[in-house]
Amino acid sequence: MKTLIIIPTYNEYDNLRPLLDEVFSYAPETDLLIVDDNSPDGTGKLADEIAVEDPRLHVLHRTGKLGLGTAYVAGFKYSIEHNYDAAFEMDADFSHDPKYLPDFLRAIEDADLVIGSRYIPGGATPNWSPTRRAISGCGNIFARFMLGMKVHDCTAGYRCYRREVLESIDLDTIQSQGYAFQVELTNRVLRQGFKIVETPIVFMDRRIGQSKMSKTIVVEAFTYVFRARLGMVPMPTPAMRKPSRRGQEAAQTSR
Ligand SMILES: Nc1nc2c(ncn2[C@@H]2O[C@H](COP(=O)(O)OP(=O)(O)OP(=O)(O)O)[C@@H](O)[C@H]2O)c(=O)[nH]1
Ligand SMILES: [Mg+2]
Repeated sequence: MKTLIIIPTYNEYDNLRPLLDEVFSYAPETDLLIVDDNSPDGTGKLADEIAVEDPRLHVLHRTGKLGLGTAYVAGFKYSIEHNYDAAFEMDADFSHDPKYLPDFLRAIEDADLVIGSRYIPGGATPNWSPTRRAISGCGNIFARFMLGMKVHDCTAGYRCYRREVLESIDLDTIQSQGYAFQVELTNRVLRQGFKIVETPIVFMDRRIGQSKMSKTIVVEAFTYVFRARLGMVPMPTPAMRKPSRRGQEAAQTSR
């Protein structure tokens, strides 16, 4: 399976080189796309320098800080245009430990979307304050209940999507940026009838650099859930649903 790991970056200079080394040590066969928003600290320039030495690394430059959601949409479109079979979402700050990549790669063989979950046995958020745990935990329960989603961690941002999923969820009408982006994609994937599998991850706080988390992101997520419950958000039409090739691949490998 031809796989692309998409990593949006904004001021991640100190994380970039160690992260790439770790990712390629756990998943040497994957390609990696950095989507950099003209980071003032030179992350994009460093990525270009590394890409000259390593043909697995690709870099997409955008003109300024345009948000996480649009960075992923740009990355997903790149993965479709370049014929990848599956694409990952991953943060640059080591919260998403590359050691889990082999678990994702195994799970995606029999799933349309794999989510790295903090809320199933084996998953955890050991560094979080009780307040942050409460916001994330209650937010997840709220979204599950309101939208009827059978997923334990719908705000998680460590994921792997099959190409057919990305082609079926109408990337052009996605407007969310933060946690809402993850909830919106989960909702769209489920409504299109695709199979989601969760794999446990221990989520650590960023090692170096500044978080870009804000109250606005939490409010955006709650607003999305209310609007989705009331049917006020765009949804892909069932006609966009591309049949997944999971079954065919299994048949081919078992022959
Ligand atoms: N290209 C791009 N990347 C971004 C933008 N905002 C955040 N990122 C990147 O997205 C990833 C997640 O951002 P973080 O700041 O870690 O936000 P978070 O993970 O929600 O919050 P923390 O848990 O506090 O770290 C990191 O790799 C950031 O560099 C943006 O506007 N554009
Ligand atoms: Mg982070």
